[in-house]
Amino acid sequence: MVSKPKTLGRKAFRSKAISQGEDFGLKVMVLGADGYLGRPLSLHLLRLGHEVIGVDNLSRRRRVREVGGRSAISLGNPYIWYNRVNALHGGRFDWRIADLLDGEEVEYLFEYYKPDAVVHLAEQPSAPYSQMDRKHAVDTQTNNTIGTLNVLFAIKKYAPDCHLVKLGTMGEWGTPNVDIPEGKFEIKYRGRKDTLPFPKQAGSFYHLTKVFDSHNITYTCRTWGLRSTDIMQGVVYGVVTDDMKVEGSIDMYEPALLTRFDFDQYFGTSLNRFCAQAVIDFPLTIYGSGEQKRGFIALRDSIQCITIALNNPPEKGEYRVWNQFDECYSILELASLVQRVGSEFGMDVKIKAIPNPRVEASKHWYNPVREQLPAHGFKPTHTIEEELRITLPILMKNKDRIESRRHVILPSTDWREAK
Ligand code: NAD
Ligand code: USQ
Repeated sequence: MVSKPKTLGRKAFRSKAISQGEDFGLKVMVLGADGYLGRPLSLHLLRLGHEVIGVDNLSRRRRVREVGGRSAISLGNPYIWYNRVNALHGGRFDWRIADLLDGEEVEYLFEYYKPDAVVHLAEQPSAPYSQMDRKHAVDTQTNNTIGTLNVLFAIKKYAPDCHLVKLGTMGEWGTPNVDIPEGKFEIKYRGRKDTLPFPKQAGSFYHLTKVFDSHNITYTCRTWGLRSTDIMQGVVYGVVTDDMKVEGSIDMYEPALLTRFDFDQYFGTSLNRFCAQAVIDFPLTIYGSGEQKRGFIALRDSIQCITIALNNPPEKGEYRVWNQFDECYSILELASLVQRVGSEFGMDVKIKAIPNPRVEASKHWYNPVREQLPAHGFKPTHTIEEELRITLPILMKNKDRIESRRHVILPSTDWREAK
């Protein structure tokens, strides 16, 4: 049984360190710190010298258990992770188990910490989970929309100058037959011109929550003078970042610092699923023709982009939108890449098209603009192939964990069915 860590009262610790001339950098609250992105993001911000307050209600762990899934990477007790990270980074990390649906608790957190910036990752992120039935659609829309509203009110009341970096999704835009801008576009209609928000055509109850959030955030920037970067992120893949390399560790990446890696039909995302499938000799599950395209970004580059946003806050009252992905691929192209790289590791990877359980365009135009991040210094560090060469061997070490959940790989939720 691991007990809750006992630390010198945080405020006392911080003021003692600052009085001794230590620079605590930005005070960043990471909402969703126990998640796939939250763990490596917290590590990275700490390594850069910032102070981090991690908040999570551990609901991702619960939901993955609910659907019979299991992370390919063992996560262990969150307090063990917290203690290890804190020990590595000189006590700059604070950790709270809290639910964003509890508005009073959220207000308390903001009143107590008064963060300089908040990275809001704490949402139910799976589209197929939200499509399962009424209960899961309501759960997803309540969790995401109300959680974000509680954060907005808490910022207004206790940290009105703080920068809200909110993780939205490229899926807010859908797949229109024109290029997708970063937020606004010029339109001429009935002889008049304006610059307006680009239309959103989300394709699931989950993706719709991000649209609702974006509207609430825009409104509060305009009305209350909050500042926010709304990041439209593509599909993330990969499992490690360089911050998980610790001198003296037996493995190149310290096992206790790794992040989760899901591959079940609900919580695994396409490229991660393909990697796990390749490792257990399961034919890669292409939905439909596989011609549908999406933007993809490596985990380490997603962390880099969020950090760039934090380092370049918008003005007070400003709401800005950044499209965050590295390259666009069709699903079939991705599967072929996994097949090619898998063969370097002696795998005989097969690809199998199965009926698409989702309602989505298969052949479509896809050319989103991505100018803001490069303009602020973003440079992708690895190609997809290079990242696959790192990911596949790590998964091979965890082959038994993946094999044990072979039965939750194939999709069983049809998006046309409403239960
Ligand atoms: P994740 O589920 O691993 O992380 C989210 C974390 O938030 C989880 O640890 C969960 O327990 C926590 N959480 C959820 N609801 C909460 C609540 N009410 N109170 C407190 N904590 C709560 O997801 P992720 O893959 O790390 O994604 C992070 C964010 O980025 C999500 O908002 C997701 O929609 C978005 N996003 C993810 C991807 C991707 O491919 N992973 C792509 C685009 C956007
Ligand atoms: N797909 C397959 N085979 C699979 C899994 C998915 O062909 O085994 C296809 C889907 O049909 C879809 C595409 O791959 O066309 C992407 O699916 P995905 O599961 O990788 O991604 P998605 O459901 O859109 O959601 C994920 C994250 C979500 C994030 C989103 C970014 O779970 O949190 O918002 O990626 S985006 O896709 O740009 O909207």
